[in-house]
Amino acid sequence: MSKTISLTRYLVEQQRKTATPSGSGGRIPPELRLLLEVVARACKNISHAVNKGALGSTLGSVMGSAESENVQGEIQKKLDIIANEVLIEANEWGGHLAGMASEEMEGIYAVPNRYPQGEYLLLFDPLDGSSNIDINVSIGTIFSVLKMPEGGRAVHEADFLQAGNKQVAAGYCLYGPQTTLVLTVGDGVAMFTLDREQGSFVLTEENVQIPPDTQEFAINMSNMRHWDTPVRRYVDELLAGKDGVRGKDFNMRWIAAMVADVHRILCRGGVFMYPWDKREPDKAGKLRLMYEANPMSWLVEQAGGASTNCKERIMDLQPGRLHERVSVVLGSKNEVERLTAYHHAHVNAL
Ligand code: AFP
Repeated sequence: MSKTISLTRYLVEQQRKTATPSGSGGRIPPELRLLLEVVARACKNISHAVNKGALGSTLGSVMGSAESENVQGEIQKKLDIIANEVLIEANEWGGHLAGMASEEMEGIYAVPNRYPQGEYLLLFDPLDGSSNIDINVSIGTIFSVLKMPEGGRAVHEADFLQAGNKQVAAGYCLYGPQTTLVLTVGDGVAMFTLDREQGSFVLTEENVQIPPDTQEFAINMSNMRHWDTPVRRYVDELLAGKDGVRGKDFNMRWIAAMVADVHRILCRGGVFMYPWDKREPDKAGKLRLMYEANPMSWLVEQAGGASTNCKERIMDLQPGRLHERVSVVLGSKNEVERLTAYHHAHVNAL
């Protein structure tokens, strides 16, 4: 019988893995392990709510209420709000966190004084791919964990404004045909499948690797007329296929949920793009740096891929605001580097 490794066991082994002979500290401290287990438990609850669909009265938008739009000006779905509440309620009392920040909330959520304060900060997009909710297509929760810059004081928004390279854990939970939790604590990428009979996440893939080359790309082609010249050049070359400069055919996929598109890339390679475009020139991009781009970039890099804002490594960007947006290209290394090089060439030619 093959050995089953639960998420708990995986995390305990991560904790022990690099423990020094003096016993001081492992790859992940016990508090971080416990925090990640709580996040996973919350994702399990969200997965149940998602699975109920029309039977659970959770579909549709929050209409006619003051809460119907989030801070990004987007209509909130009932499940966006439910998922946000599940994550906050599950995590606020455990003693591992100082505060949380969510794509669905304007400001930070400081852990109330009635609970012990911890040294970590949790950021999340509670339900990514909201437009897929009502049509029974994959959606997911994306999360990122940072450390408080210093302890012993109240948490402020500025504490969250750390570059992606400061993350201590990142991951997502995909609610698709299966519920899959994908995680990195800086030691590669591991995937866990929810065993509904046992009620636990089971390790189903370790040391996930993204091949450096690919024949698959993901971009919302309906925005083509708004793209910047280097993106246009890159995608034109992909579309030219065997007869063009690339000398091979490319296939395209777009799920409209970054979490599902990135999952496909982690499973079989590919390049995902949501670049800056001319529709709203003052906006750096559509995706959010702290809740989407940073955690996904770390996962992709941990799997041997690359991630840039078409110019620089996303993980090195210093956020100026909690809800900052960013241009994103990530996935198979050689493709990300090619598109990034096209941007540099374009700037240099100006
Ligand atoms: P939500 O955050 O509103 O769920 O949007 C999801 C998303 O930001 C990202 O997951 C997708 O890649 C992208 O939107 C899809 O956007 P388009 O509808 O513009 O293709």
